[in-house]
Amino acid sequence: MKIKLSLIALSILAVACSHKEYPNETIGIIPQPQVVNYIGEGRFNVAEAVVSYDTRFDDLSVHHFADFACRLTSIFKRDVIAEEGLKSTGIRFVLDKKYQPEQYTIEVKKDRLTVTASTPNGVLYAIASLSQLLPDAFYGVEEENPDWTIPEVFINDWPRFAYRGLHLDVSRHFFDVDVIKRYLDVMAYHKINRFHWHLTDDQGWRIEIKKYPKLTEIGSKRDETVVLKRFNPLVCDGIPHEGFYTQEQIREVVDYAEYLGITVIPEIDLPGHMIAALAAYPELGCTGGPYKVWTRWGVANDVLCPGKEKTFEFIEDVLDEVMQLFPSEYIHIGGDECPKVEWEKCPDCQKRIAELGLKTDEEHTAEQYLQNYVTERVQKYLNDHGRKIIGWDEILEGKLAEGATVMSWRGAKGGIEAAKQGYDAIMTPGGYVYFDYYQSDSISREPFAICCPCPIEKTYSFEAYDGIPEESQKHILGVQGNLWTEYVATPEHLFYMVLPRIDALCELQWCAPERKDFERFKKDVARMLRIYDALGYTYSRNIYGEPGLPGYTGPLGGDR
Ligand code: TNX
Repeated sequence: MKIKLSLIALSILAVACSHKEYPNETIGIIPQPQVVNYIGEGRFNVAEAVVSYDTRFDDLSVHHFADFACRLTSIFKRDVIAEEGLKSTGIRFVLDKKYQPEQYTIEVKKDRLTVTASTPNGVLYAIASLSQLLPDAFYGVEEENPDWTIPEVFINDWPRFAYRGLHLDVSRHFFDVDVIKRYLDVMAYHKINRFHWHLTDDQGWRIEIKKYPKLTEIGSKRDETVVLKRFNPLVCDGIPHEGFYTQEQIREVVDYAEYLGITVIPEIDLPGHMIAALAAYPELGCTGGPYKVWTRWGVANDVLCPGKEKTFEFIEDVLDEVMQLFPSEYIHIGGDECPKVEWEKCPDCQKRIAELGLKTDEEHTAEQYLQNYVTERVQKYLNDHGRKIIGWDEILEGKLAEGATVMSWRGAKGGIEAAKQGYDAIMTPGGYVYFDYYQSDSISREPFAICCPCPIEKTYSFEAYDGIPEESQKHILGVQGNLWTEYVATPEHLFYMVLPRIDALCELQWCAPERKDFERFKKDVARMLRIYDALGYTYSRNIYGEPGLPGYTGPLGGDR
């Protein structure tokens, strides 16, 4: 990978603590570490320290030390990094191969602060937490007399879940690479390690595929966009919307994410949510079209035609290029909201159903089993190439082959069912971690959004193991927040929807449930908000009873 010493990566975000609170208060780190013990009355002074590290660390970790030291160098205006080798005082990074991959410890004594980790992610998370022990000035917040001392404390920390995700839909509205990088930055601050990139949908195909140039020539552009939910009669804004990522830009994002310890999981949503692709290659649909990149929201009846062999050729060709671009073990293949009305009428689909001997039974239609056939075939193709699939919880309906991972979005029930049946599952329940829902109950003061209020308290209240029998809990890989962007068209609005609910999300992903405490969390969020201000991120202040996005002039909840 290309390693870049980017300024943004330097600023591994944090929360400074009000030092007067020590040692009676918990240290204000989000997500709250697993173990925090106060070990003395002294304080370590960062302003006088040098940074040294174990030379056995890998290059990537060394870059992270350098980034951190660089930031302190620019603040203190002196050279902070020590000459070769680990010193016995100051800030010291020690390698211990016995540590779990994402574990780290921070031991603060009067004259030395020792960080121990075994991997670049462990190092990153240690620096993220350490940064949160520094004053806000570390992030460029104006402060009169920043206090650079840290109390004597021992922190031992590791994540509850290995999969800690955040999703972004770039089909309904396109966001450029700079916005994606800022999104990744804010994920890294929260120790979130999976970026689920929803790259294709009815309203726009956003990834360049060399073998099918029309996917982006035609599929990445729509003529206009429906206004709010004015579907009947359809009212559109008359404004064209377009955008896609070149393969070079995709690589840039994947590299940038890797530097931040984040794996990018691409989603090619199939066989439904495919009108943008059908507009480009109408022969992949049941009727042959013509189709137009969709200008409205919802669930479309036009989907890929699994009766035709060339549909599978297309899927495999696209996935070949996707696998070239994304090293992720998992590829998300969608599977949600696929109506079967066209398949019922389509001679090719019916022929396929007959050949496969699929039959309607009490539980499912033959067409449902046809979707299972699509999933299984694509899964096998990816498995043969060393990859695994994730699909939305609809893939569980009917028959699902072993080894698939289910993403539970229609509440938690899909995940509960999947785990009980022995499939791995990722919990992304609508209502709790859907960041396209309203930030507050006062929807008439909020930017127009999907469905319902989901204030931060609601997000914070989610517990991933609820309803999961103990013996099945090992199948819960983690938790993810989702941002669908039907009504989110600008970066300001985008970050407003995610922040600070992302702070709640990361505690669901990272902390043992007994470490969660909304009152403590609320106090820590206050510091995060100061930092978001300093870094230029928009966010909701509803946690203080102040709904709404200042400066936003678009439609509000309740508008028609
Ligand atoms: C359902 S969640 C969808 C998306 C929409 C979203 C709006 C899922 C798998 N599918 O296509 O954008 O609702 O909340």
